Order: sequence, then C-alpha cells, then structure tokens
Amino acid sequence: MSSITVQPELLLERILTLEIARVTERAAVSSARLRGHGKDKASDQAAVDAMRRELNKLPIDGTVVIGEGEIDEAPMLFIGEQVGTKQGPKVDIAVDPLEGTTLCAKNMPGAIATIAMANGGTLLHAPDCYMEKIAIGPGYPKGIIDLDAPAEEIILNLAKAKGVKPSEITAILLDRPRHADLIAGVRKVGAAVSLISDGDVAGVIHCAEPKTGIDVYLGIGGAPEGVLSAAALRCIGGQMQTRLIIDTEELRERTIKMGIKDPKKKYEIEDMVKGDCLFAATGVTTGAMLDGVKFGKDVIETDTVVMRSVTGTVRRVRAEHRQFEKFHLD
Ligand code: VTB
Ligand code: MG
Ligand code: MG
Repeated sequence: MSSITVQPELLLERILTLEIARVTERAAVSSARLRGHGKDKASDQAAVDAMRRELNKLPIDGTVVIGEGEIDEAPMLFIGEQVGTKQGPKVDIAVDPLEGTTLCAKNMPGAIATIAMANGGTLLHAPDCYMEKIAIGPGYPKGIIDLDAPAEEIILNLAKAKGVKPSEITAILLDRPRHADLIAGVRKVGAAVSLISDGDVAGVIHCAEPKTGIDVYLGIGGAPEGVLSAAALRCIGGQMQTRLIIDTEELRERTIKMGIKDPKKKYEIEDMVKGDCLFAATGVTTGAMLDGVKFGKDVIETDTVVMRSVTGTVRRVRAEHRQFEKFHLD
C-alpha cells in the first residue's frame, strides 16, 4: 500500500471540503422553506442566519471578505465579520448565502446557496458593486478573451479556436437593458444568446459544463458573484477577466479602504483567487446545475457541488437529512 504524505494545512482543507458542503446545505434548506412566497428579504435573511450559524461551528479562523454588503443591507455576514471557532487555519471566505433572492421568492429555476474559502489574504476583497465580466471554460488558448474587445471579435475568436462556426457558439448574459449592445454584437456574427434573469455565479460556471451548451459569459453582474465564480473556475478550469465598476466617489473611497490601488485593474482568476481554494453550492430551486431542496415528511433532500482547486476534484453530494432540528425550521 502506498503512503502519501499530505501537508497538515492541506489535510485540514480537505476536511473543510465536507464542512463547507454542510454550510451551503443549511443555507439552502432555510431559504427553500420560503420559496415562492414572494419574500426576497426574508428568504435571504433565513439563508444568512443559517450560513452564519454553521460557519461559526467550523474549526477555522475565518474572515468574511465577500459578504452581504451595504447593497443588501443584511445585518450579518458582512464584509470583515470574523467567523469560526478560531481554532484552525486563517481563511478568507466569500459568501452569497442566497444567490438569486428573486429566483427564490418567485420559485424560479437557479437559486443557490454558495461559498468559497481560501487561505487568509488570498481572495480579492471586492466591494458590493457591479463588475464587468467575461468567462469561458477550459480548453482554449490562454489570453483568448479580453474585456475590451468587441463581442463580435470574441465570438469569432472562440469559434475559430473551438473549430466551429460562430452560429454554434452560445453566449450567456443577464437579461438587462445595459447589455443591449453586447447582445446585438453576439447576434450580429450569428451566435446565440442565452438570457438569464438572475444568478450569474451559475451562469459563469455553465461555461465550464459542456452539457449546458454555453461557451461564454459576457456582461455586468455583481462583484461578489464575480469572485465566487472565479473560485469555481479556479477549481474546474477556464478563463475569466473582470473589472470593478467604480462610478461614485463614495465607492471609490470604499474601494481604496479595501486595499485596491488601481480600481480600473483587469483581474484574471489568479488575481481574484491567489491560491488554493474550495467552492461549494447547494441548489435552492432546481436549475441547470443543481436540484432544489426537496421537503418530505421524514426526509429533506439536498443537492450540492463541492470543488477543490488543489486537485480539481468535483464532488456531487446528494444528501438525505433525517434530523430536522439541525435546520432550526419552525
Ligand atoms: C447581479 C448578478 C446576480 O443579481 O448581482 C444581479 O451578478 C444584480 O444585478 O447573480 P441587477 O442590479 O441588474 O439586478 C444577481 O442576478 C442575483 O444576485
Ligand atoms: Mg447574488
Ligand atoms: Mg445574495
């Protein structure tokens, strides 16, 4: 039998892979309870409370660097909040306890509970603002995407590299008026546009999941979601380029305070997630990536994906929960 030596920090991280799955499971179940009730804020709060409760049980000395910021006005899991028992490694944590609050409130596909974790000081500390993003899956030559290139050129380059016609390329974008020019550019060269109403963490990840048929993510979404999806792509491969949209003086000051010297910097995955990381997401409502929570009389079922960048391992965890007390449901 071969014996593999694993560095202690890595071993602990490996254990955390399962621990963070628990964290997103709890958040997903708590918010799923309010699916379809039209209560964006209440379902978000339920996810935040559950995620925080669970994070505080973990053997980590954690700092939330991407959290529920000023925009959501959530009182917990704010940027800078310390979480965990403190008996463990220093880690940076990015959370979106309910990514797609509107999707959950309307019981539409694709709401997830999501988290990323990395060694302390290695995740981008981004404010809760907008971010320009472009992302593709693995298998393309490095440097093929550029935020400043017109959509037409990006599509043509991707088609060439993939060895297909531009009409066989599909771009995914948030359905927003601000994307009118990008959408027109994609369509002009004959490619298809797939529009989502919310949830661009999954939108970016779809680029690295061949079964979705999505080749490229384009457009402006949340910066927190940008860092979370960069962590996922760091695990499964792909390329991403992003840039914060700092358009007010107040935001500029906040950004400087967070340690960002050049607000116009174009970030690559390695700039947003500098080292090893873990990523997890649990489905709240059923979407292309994950099934939603199923409530039975005696069993609650959850569907989670957990990724680890050091090995590139992706696990799908389908859990049946028989002890309901742990979810603190009423
Ligand atoms: C973005 C997107 C998210 O909300 O943050 C969006 O990244 C908010 O953008 O995935 P709008 O102000 O245009 O709605 C999500 O869709 C959900 O949090
Ligand atoms: Mg979100
Ligand atoms: Mg959220």
